[in-house]
Amino acid sequence: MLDGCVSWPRELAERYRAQGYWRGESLADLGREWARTDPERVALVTGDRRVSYGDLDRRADRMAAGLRAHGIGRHDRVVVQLPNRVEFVVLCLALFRLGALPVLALPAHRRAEIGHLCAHTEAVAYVTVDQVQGYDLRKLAADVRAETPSLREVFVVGDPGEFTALSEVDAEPVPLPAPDPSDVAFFLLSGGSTGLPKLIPRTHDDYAYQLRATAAAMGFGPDGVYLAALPVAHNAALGCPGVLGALRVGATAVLAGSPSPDEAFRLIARERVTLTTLMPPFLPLWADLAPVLGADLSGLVVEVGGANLSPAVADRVTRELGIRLTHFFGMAEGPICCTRPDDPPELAAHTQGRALSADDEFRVVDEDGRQVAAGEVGELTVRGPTTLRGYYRVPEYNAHTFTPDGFLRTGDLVRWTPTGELVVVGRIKEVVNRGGEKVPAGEVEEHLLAHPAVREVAVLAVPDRVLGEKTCAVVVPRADAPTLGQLRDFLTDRGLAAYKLPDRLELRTALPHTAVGKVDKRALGAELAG
Ligand code: J2J
Repeated sequence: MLDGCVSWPRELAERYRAQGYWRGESLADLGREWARTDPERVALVTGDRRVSYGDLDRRADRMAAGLRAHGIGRHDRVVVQLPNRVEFVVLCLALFRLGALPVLALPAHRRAEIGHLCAHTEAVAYVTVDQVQGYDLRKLAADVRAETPSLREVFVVGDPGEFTALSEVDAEPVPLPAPDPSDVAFFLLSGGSTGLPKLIPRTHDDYAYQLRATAAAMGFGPDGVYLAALPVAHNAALGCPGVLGALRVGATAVLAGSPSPDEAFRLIARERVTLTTLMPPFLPLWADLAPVLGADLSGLVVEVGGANLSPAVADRVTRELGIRLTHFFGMAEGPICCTRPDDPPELAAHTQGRALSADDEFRVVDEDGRQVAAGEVGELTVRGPTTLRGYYRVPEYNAHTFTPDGFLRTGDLVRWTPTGELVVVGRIKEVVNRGGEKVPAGEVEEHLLAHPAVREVAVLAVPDRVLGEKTCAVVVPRADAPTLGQLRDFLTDRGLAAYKLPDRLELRTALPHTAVGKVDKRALGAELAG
């Protein structure tokens, strides 16, 4: 396994193989067999473009050869920041085939996040688009390249400016050695951690299993049509079964710009979409607008997850729209529980369903790490055939984020129902969950502390009617108190993604502290919510 990653212990790896979870399948081969046997079959749709399996396979092979000609090879890290476009899929396949490792950044990330990802992984290349909504990513690329010695290449979709156009990364296909399926295939970003964003190594074996098992759980096969309305760089839309799962089973993936109802409903009708994924805040919006826009969503399977789902909302979309809702508890780190489309609707409304794998081991523990009684609330810890054993290149962090016997401490508070369904009841990790978008409180606090008017700061969640939670910064100012606008501008100037900017500012003369001297966020939260 790549240096800096933590392998599964031999006995467990052998068990996962013997049980048929890990089958030596490589992500490099996604779509290949379909390209050979049914090349005209539609793999991807965006706007009016349709890309066949044959075409996708050829383009991935040509891009792999082109990247190789640029000196990119096995185990090289490549930071990929692309929206839901065909190029994202071609590039990932090309990198898998080369044995190079995509590091999947989100489209919303900016200089702070991209700079960290490039530096931490010692990336050799960064792939992005020319601009989004007036923001020039080539400028960001130039800044990051200037400060990252490893970064040799920048490839751009669109006008490349001083860099190389991704469309020109193209060469006659060359034979390439197959990657080792037990090795890392790519990196996902963790949604919740202290300090800087952590990287999750996913292996070919473990992700191929996730693709297979989630497709089976959703009843998704070759006739399926998956709508990617969330960013494809996120685990939920990439691999549950998502876009990569669609390619694995020979289905079609439709790449949308966003889950906004006008675009999504049009695509659902035109492409006969059978499965999609949403974060909870979009459900009421879809329910409000479906009758207005005359959309027929009956029978559509919608995977919802990532944040708290209100039972009333679940009930409403099931009743009014005829949607078959499945409720997901997922983490980019690997563990997944979900309800199945044929389960009674109450299950999706009130629980996050059953484990994906019979060999997922879940332990619910108290503050001292002791297992709680059946049905009691505690922190969810987990190990299993899709769950990582360590984040990339952070041994000290891993030492306290995993138990000595390799269980990941999820930071989520849960209980199990007597019939074996998970119920998420809260969280102990310091993350604000803005309707599924995760804002790591510690990262924002560190940036805010650099502001000259901020003496002390605590970032925490406050309830929000639409998103479930929003981000509040509680600041103890120095002489002149800053305004919310000033702090947001300051963070934007420091290159922080817009979704991490605080929504609300509270000024205090002091922060409450616990007996051990930490900021008492529980007391602050209660005060702010009250
Ligand atoms: C409450 N909190 C939830 C749920 C995740 C599918 C769907 C979502 C994600 C995802 C994903 C929740 N109710 N139903 O990777 O494959 C919170 C928990 C969890 C964190 C993980 C997938 N479902 N959460 O959201 O890596 O706090 O993955 O630890 O972004 O989201 O976030 P992330």
